[in-house]
Amino acid sequence: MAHGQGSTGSDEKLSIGQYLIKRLADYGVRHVFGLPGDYVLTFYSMLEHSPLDLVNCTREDCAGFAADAYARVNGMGAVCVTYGVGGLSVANSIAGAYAEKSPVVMISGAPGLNERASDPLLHHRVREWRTQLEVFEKLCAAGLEIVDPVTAFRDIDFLLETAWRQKRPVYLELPRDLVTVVPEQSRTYVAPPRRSDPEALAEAVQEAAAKINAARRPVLVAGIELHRFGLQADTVALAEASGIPIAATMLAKSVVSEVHPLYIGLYEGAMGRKEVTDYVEASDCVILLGALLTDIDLGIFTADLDPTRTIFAASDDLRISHHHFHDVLLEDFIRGLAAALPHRDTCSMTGGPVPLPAGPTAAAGEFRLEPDAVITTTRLVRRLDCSLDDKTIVIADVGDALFASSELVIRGQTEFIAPAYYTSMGFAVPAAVGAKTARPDLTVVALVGDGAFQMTGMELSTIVRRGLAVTVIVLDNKGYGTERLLHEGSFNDINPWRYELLPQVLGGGTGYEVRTEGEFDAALTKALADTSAMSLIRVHIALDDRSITLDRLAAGLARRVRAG
Ligand SMILES: Cc1ncc(C[n+]2csc(CCOP(=O)(O)OP(=O)(O)O)c2C)c(N)n1
Ligand SMILES: [Mg+2]
Repeated sequence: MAHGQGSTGSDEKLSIGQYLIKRLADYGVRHVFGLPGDYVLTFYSMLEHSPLDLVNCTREDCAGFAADAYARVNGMGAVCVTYGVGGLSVANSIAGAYAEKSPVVMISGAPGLNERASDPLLHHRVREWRTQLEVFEKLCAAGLEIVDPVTAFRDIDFLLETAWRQKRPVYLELPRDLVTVVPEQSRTYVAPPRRSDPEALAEAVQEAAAKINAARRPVLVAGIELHRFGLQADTVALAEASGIPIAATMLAKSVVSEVHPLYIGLYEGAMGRKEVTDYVEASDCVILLGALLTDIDLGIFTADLDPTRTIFAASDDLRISHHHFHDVLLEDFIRGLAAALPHRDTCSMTGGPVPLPAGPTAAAGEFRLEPDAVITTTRLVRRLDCSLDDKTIVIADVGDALFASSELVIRGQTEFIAPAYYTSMGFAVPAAVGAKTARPDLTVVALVGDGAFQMTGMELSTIVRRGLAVTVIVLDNKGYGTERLLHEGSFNDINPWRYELLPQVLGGGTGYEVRTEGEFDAALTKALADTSAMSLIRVHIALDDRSITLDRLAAGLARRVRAG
């Protein structure tokens, strides 16, 4: 059955809970992350006896991060929790999924409709029965409470299709006395067709092609929606058909393989490599595809793009200079452009005052290990880079882990996951649970600061429990290094932990403590070779050390402050 189609005759015997499970499976969801509670136990029991695998996490916010990463890797994810205490704990994770366009289905149990008759103060209740729903209505593309068996199937269909189409989270509240109810009659939902207005499409493609053809030095900038809508191959086809070089934003890092000959690197304003920033900003036609123009992606707004030289195409907007087009799907626009543009020799477009930047591998140069040298963040990333292949997923947490990873060269397509816009600390370890669950065949490496690790690192417990062989690298600079850079204060210090001993506490995996390049090299080699259990590498980092990217950002911000 196609995603967008709702219930069929044979579904009429299913209960509401069974129907939800079936529809999740239709969308490719095979795992549900969460933590039980009495308002959701009936549904949990149903899940346990279904083809879906329940992944019990240590906290609901972690389950939300895991479901988010799972959705990014798998196409759709689900988290299921109890009412109030569970639901409200997931709010931050769902907010991140909304901001970064990750299709997570958030399912919350709730008091039964029959229990609410005399308006009792049942446990976990906050203000009104609808309070939690109202919170999630603000954080999701759509939110509904199942209240009527007749419309329940239609509501489920609508929510799932909305998550799928908009690549945003949705919220579904399931009162506990409706889970096993088999509707006597059910409504169906048929999603309206998604298609471009042919005339608007033709005109947009024509106008964009004319602008690109008239440009001497066009450049493509790939954004995150290309990943979410599965348009990576179409984008590469467009670059190859036209010969136009391509950069990517930080949030979209690795959407295009970073070793593709037309790939020039990340465009991230003053935070990025100067050659790439200069090249993009000197271009007379910047074609932004599926980009969210966030401050991080634009190097904390140090980027300098002239709208009259810009084509901005996204899932909900198409602007060519100051002309706005409606009803043009991103995929049709990309494919249309690929067909309309003549092939030009890349070299002929890249002359002029700013030369074509070398790809990131060539720019980084050869890496030679200095075994006795004290390890730094940048050198750690260079060493990690040597171990990446197209079977590795790298997850970066917020802090210098994120900035430093922009220096990695990701070989495959979309093997890099980070909360690079919403930037909620504590994402990486739970996200490793989600990513490895979605793709057990891939190697998963999580890079996380010590501060972020102290927030959600205990989710390693789930990693141990499920026998997930992931590698977690803790960058231990004894506190909030990124914040030290902004504002020094004792509030940036944290209690030092013996991170390397955690495997003993958690009952599985191997811990390493390293200070030099040689020690890191040895630990990483062993960790990546260990496919039986998780590895945790604690890396001592000097207090004043920071990655090249963070250094560039600090210098760029300082220049901006000086310029007033
Ligand atoms: C949930 C959350 N709380 C607070 C912040 C603000 N914040 C941004 S970076 C940072 C410090 C990160 O410390 P750590 O994880 O050790 O990484 P480092 O900066 O040392 O590399 C903080 C507190 C945040 N981004 N997210
Ligand atoms: Mg730190």
